[in-house]
Amino acid sequence: MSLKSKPEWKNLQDLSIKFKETHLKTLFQNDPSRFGQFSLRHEDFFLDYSKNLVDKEVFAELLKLAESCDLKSAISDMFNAKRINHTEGRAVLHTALRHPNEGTLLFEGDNVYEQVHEVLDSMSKFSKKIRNGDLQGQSGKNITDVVNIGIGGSDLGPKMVYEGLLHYLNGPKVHFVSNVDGTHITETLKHLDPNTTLFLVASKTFTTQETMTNAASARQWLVQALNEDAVAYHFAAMSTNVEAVTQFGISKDRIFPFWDFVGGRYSLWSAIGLPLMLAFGPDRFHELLSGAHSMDNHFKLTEFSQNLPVIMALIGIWNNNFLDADSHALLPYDQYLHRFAAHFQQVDMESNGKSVDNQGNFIDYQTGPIIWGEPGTNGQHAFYQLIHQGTKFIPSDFIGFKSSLNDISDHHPKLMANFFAQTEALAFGLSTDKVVSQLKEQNLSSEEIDRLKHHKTFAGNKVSNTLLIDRLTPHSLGALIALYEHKVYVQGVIWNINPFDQWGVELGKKLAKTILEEMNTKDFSKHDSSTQGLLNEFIN
Ligand code: G6Q
Repeated sequence: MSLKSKPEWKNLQDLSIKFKETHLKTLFQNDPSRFGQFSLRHEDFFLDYSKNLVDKEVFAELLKLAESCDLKSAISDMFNAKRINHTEGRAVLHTALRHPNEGTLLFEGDNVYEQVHEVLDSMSKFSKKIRNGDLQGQSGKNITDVVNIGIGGSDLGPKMVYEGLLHYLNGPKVHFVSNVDGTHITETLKHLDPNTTLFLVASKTFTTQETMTNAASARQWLVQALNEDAVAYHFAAMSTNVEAVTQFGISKDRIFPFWDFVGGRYSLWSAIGLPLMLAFGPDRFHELLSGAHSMDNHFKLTEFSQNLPVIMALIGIWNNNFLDADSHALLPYDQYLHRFAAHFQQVDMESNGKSVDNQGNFIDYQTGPIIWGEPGTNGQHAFYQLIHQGTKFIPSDFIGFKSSLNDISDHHPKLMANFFAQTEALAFGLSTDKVVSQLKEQNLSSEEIDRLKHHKTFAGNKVSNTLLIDRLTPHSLGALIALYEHKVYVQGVIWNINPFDQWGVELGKKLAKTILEEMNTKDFSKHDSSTQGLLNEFIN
């Protein structure tokens, strides 16, 4: 049965008519127990989703929708290595990457947990040796800087976590180079000493144009400064394509493999996390994994009505498909999480930015929203204006921590006062009546009041989730990332799409290859007039 013809979908559509005309203010006035009903605690996470346009009936119907989409089996299929990425014929096992080495998960005849821990152990040995100086650069100096060369999933996740855990840094500094724009590697290398720099080439396929180009330039920089033999001391790689890495000149003991069942945007838990282990040490990396694993267990074992990723996914579906929101803002109130939205922009939009269902049909309902965001309070001085008073309906997630890692003076109470004030202002606004009485108190003339009153009115009714977490630690960050990964999966299941492929990135890559070749022949005649005109302008 198609999604839109399910009775649960139809019921939600009927309910949405009323909720498009309902104000959050009314929902709160009518039900004093609202906060208790629409909030829950799981370990050190507290989620308040009461500032959404839902009531018991809507929530119950959303839960029924999840059941009717066989979410339970979909979750178990993922954990149990079914080939749910059916357009690429692959299993999806990022959850196995953070599973302890206990029990068995068989895939293609191997115990995945054992495979995973073998690589984790070799990463751990290598990291320890680099960190304590047992492994040094060619000239006998300790490694002080690591350059991670990768893009997309081989960059965004590890970079976000690196920034996220900077408080815990006690190893070499990591620099991330992703863009094929020569500026990125040039500006990075400018400040580095080849004698003390280790390059990590992070590429699942080891064919990605940007990464291979940057890796070649890094190699050239190193060889020019030192010599050809230095490559063996100053390079390591993380890849599923061991053969290609060997051809590049990296020795086997410096190749950290992973597998096809790890999707790029879900790979920070695999060997792709090596820069994190180098920077923070193996123990911290294991804490990150264990945080994610505890969220995996919560997701797998908890009934849907109490399940954080499921609830957040369902609220997202309600806003996206029934209340017509087309974007979703991620607003962490923690400077360390300043790359959080960038990472989840990829995880969410690359996973659920699809318009063909699992049966191969074009679909006629909305799928993944536009994901964006910046940390608070910076965003408040920039784009919040539009969320408060613009014409778009933008649901948001506010993510904050009870205690700060840098508890100086009164910074944290100030940060968090803004955090709570914003969701209140968004939800409840400021009525014109109140604006008028405030302006009267300021002794403004009635003409002035009439002129200004609507400009100063806040309609409110802007929905948000609030996630309040005890403290930003490797464990809580691991759990937070896993929470959002699973939210994206739940939505993909309900939309009946495959969240694990990314065919949408292929066409541009292919055309770029052709154009690069044509730049030599200067014959662009096969292109449309705009592309031809631009290319001629570029080469002349
Ligand atoms: C992520 C995507 C994509 C990928 C990059 C880098 O899910 O597949 O962002 O991670 O294209 O690919 P490689 O790791 O193969 O270089």
